Amino acid sequence: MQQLKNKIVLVTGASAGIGEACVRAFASVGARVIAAARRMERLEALARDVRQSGGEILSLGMDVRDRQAVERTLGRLPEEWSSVEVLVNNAGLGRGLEKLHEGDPAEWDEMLDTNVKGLLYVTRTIVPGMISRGHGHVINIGSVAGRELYPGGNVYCASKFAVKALTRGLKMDLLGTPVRVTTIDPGIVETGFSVVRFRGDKARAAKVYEDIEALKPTDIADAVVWSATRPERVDVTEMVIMPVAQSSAMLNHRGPWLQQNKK
Ligand code: NDP
Ligand code: 8X3
Repeated sequence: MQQLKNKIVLVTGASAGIGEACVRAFASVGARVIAAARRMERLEALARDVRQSGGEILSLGMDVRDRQAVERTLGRLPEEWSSVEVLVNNAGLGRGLEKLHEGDPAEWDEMLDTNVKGLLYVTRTIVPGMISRGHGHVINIGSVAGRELYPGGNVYCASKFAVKALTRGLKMDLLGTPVRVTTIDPGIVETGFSVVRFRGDKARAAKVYEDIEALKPTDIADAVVWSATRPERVDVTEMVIMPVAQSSAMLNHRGPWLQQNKK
């Protein structure tokens, strides 16, 4: 098993949901975590918690859509934080479920700039160091939406299909180096994702998680840490994780379990 004690892990989108759970999970196995996102006040609260539990953490205010800010921030990390061993590309969002021909181009930009270009900028800045140090692991948070379409998913799904393509492409480009590449593709996870998708409409967001036991962010963080702690020869390339009550991006079971043998 690959030990992460004192290893540096960078998590984007660390201020909430899956990213925050990844920060806590990596800190709990002794990794030193760089937590990046835009909302510094949330990162600072998280940092206080991690430090109180004896962990080491560096908070970075960074918008992954801003290429120069990404290059500046990650290109000039303090020396003692610069050897990133594991990169978790998690920052991402969906906006709306409108039909493509009725969609808002500004929201397409937001999704593609964050989920695709942001992931590229961060990866481009961090991976060369992994190659030169002779080890590293890039873990992308994709989605079942990167494997299947659903009505109104158009641009969000395209962004997650792109994450899948970039994961596979990077895996090919890194052949011959010891750097590992993984995509972890969740189904429904209860986070702030739907509040963001429905532009602050909490009632509509709550319906996504109604009568279904969604995954928790910690379920995904478990898988991320598990992938990062396999023996160095093992690359978990792709993992799909859904709630038991979900069979595909579009097929969810809500309400009590079926009991087919009941008389
Ligand atoms: P949350 O909304 O809870 O968290 C999203 C995180 O991304 C926040 O920390 C947010 O931080 C950060 N983020 C968003 N935009 C930017 C940006 N421009 N720059 C830096 N950070 C940014 O959602 P989730 O935890 O659910 O989402 C995390 C990832 O998981 C996303 O990639 C999402 O697509 C994916 N996913 C989620 C699923 C779900 O059902 N929840 C299922 C499958 C995949 P801040 O606003 O502070 O910048
Ligand atoms: C987020 C989950 O199913 O709404 O990737 O696309 S879904």
